[in-house]
Amino acid sequence: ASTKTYAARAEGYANPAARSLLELMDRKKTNLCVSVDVTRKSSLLRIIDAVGPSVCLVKTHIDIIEDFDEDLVSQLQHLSSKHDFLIFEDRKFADIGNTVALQYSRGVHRIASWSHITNAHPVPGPGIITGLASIGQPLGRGLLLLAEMSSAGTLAAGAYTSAAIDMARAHRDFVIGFIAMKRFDGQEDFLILTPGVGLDVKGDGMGQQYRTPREVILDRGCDVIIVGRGIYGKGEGSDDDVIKAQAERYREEGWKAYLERTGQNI
Ligand code: UP6
Repeated sequence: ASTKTYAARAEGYANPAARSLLELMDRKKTNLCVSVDVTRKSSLLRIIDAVGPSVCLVKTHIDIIEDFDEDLVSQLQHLSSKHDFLIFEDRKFADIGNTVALQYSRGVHRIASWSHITNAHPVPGPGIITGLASIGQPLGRGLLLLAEMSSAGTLAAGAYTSAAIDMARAHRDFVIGFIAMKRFDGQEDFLILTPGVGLDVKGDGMGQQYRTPREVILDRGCDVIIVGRGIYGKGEGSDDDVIKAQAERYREEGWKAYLERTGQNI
């Protein structure tokens, strides 16, 4: 999969979220996902509008927003069609199937109603996939399993990671890929989305570890770089021109590495 183009791989996916993502990555020439970890609705929307032209995916942590309301969801959806990107709520579900189905569909956030992609820890076992699929699959949503993490000392490694891959293989229709630090060998094509990406610093003093877009896409064969503070800065963010320029910088780095990997060097 690592030497095939995103466009060629899109055809191999029955899942609508995976297909749309790969097609739009190809169309928009971007493998950048921006993670917008701010706590105000206005900052969230402002940053997303600024980075929109450069990204394939916008990643949210909706539960950190202090002034969440229904209007935020409509504006998010508006920006998603305006700029042509998908939405990924980084919910990291981790409970039994029945509970995650409720957390995914109900509560104030009703994540399944607006988030094209979400993710889950495999720690509870396959029931977490069954529970989330009961809500998400009829809506055409896609799920990522956290097979590895970017943070120092993570327990998601070795046998745990292998078990996560086996769980995904058994649910190919809904599980579209992994949060992981590298591509795994295997028959099936899975999307690999990788956080812990930064060009200017190596860590954050709280366990986060950064690699460059080139290391992630070219050396490790991952598909999407997830970048947060490297783009929007600290706190509620830098000004829009700085954010736009940073997003383009990461998009270009990630895309160059992809062209090199797939032998499309120009
Ligand atoms: N994230 C990681 N590492 C993981 C999984 N998820 O950093 O293994 C998420 C964090 C954050 C983003 O929850 O939203 O990716 C990384 O942000 P940063 O680029 O500002 O470090």
